[in-house]
Amino acid sequence: MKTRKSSVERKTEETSVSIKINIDGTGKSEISTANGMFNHLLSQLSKHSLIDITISVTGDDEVGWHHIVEDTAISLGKALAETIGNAKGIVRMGHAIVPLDESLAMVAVDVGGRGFTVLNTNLGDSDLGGLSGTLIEHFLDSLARESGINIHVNLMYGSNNHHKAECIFKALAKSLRAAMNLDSRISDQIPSTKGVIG
Ligand SMILES: [Mn+2]
Repeated sequence: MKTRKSSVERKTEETSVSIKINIDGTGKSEISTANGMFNHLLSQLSKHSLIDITISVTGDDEVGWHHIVEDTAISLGKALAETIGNAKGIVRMGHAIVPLDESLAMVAVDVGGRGFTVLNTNLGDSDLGGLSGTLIEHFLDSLARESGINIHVNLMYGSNNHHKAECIFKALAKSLRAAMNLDSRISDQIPSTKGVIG
């Protein structure tokens, strides 16, 4: 089987982003974004999706991490879109329910070429290493738009923002793993009655 890999380099006046992914990996990551919490969440995404992810981001952190988080999401989304391609042979939909202590997240994805989000994250701003709840939602929204993946997030309950964010990322990871798995019975098929994804 040909492994599904891609790399994206993106330089703007605000940031410089370099990303490599391998969807058929084992969950190895090297993440360097200058924000410890963001590194932590991206590492969780890799570990539990089994997507190998290398990310190096430098740039403008004077505006509360906004550009770094946004541009990472855009580049990661583009890398995912490139590796997904025409989606031939993939399961396409996936979901997961993941707890972390007092928090529980439910995530569902459709790798269907239509980037859209419904986000009920109930995230506040404390205990997120300088990130904000709205910035994490912005990450998820930008990722969905650029990758063409429909992402629904429902934080069912929880009180600690760190736990809430982490179980959302783990549930997203598990959902992506399920959705992007190759199904040998449909290896020559695009998983849509339309015959195309998008
Ligand atoms: Mn943690």
